[in-house]
Amino acid sequence: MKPPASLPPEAHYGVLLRDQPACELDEIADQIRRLGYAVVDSGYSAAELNRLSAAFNQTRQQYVQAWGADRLRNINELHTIRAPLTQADPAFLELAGNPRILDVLGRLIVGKFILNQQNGIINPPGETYNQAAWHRDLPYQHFVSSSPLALNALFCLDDFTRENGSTFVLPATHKSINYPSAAYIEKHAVQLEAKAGQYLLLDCMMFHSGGFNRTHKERRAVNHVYTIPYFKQQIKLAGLMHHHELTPAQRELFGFGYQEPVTIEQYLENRKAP
Ligand SMILES: O=C(O)CCC(=O)C(=O)O
Repeated sequence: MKPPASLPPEAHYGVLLRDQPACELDEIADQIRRLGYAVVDSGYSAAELNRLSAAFNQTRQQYVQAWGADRLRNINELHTIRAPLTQADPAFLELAGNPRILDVLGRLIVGKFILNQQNGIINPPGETYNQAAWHRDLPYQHFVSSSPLALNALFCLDDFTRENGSTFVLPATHKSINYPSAAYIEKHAVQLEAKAGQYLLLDCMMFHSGGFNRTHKERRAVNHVYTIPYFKQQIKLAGLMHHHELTPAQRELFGFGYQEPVTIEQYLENRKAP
């Protein structure tokens, strides 16, 4: 029989600088800085989760009806709902503006951030889908940054389990420029698990992938990529939000104030007098 693992030492020496998280959200931010991921509770009740689940199914039905199942299947988009927050149901505004998530983002991203994209994601049973491959959420990018420029908050509408293809991560790969070797992936990939109602919060530069769903049920999620405002949105949200009365804070989060002027005249107009 193996002897029990000993506790990690509390003592240290030669240390001049130290991180000292003061609360749970600080600890989450600290873990994301170091490892690239954390699981975060949304704080939604069971009744709210039921409402979100129904909103997802309804919005998906309308989306597939609007864009056509055959067309979506042909372009590998059948398992994704683009920008659901632009549709009528306010549930998706709530998911994008979850106070605990925004609080952690504020600790990680220096300065302002905006919602770059929101997507409904379906991991279908017994077949692959467009997120089941290692990627960064800033794809084709090979750099490291001293603080995060982009984070993904993947809201779990269903429990994320090993059986239904919960997300794999490659811890700390946001700290290295290159995509790692097959041997490294085999040794260090971690499959996260989470309960419905939790978010997986990922540094977008950390490699991750959806897993294979071996159950008979779809596994549903809603991803949110938040970035510094210098990055262009996947789909420009300003102009598509006519279903909703937005607060000034929501308008800012959805990037309304960060659209590029199309003329010098407009640029000059936008400048506030000092
Ligand atoms: O579906 C998943 O488990 C992963 C989703 C994903 O890779 C993404 O949102 O970028």
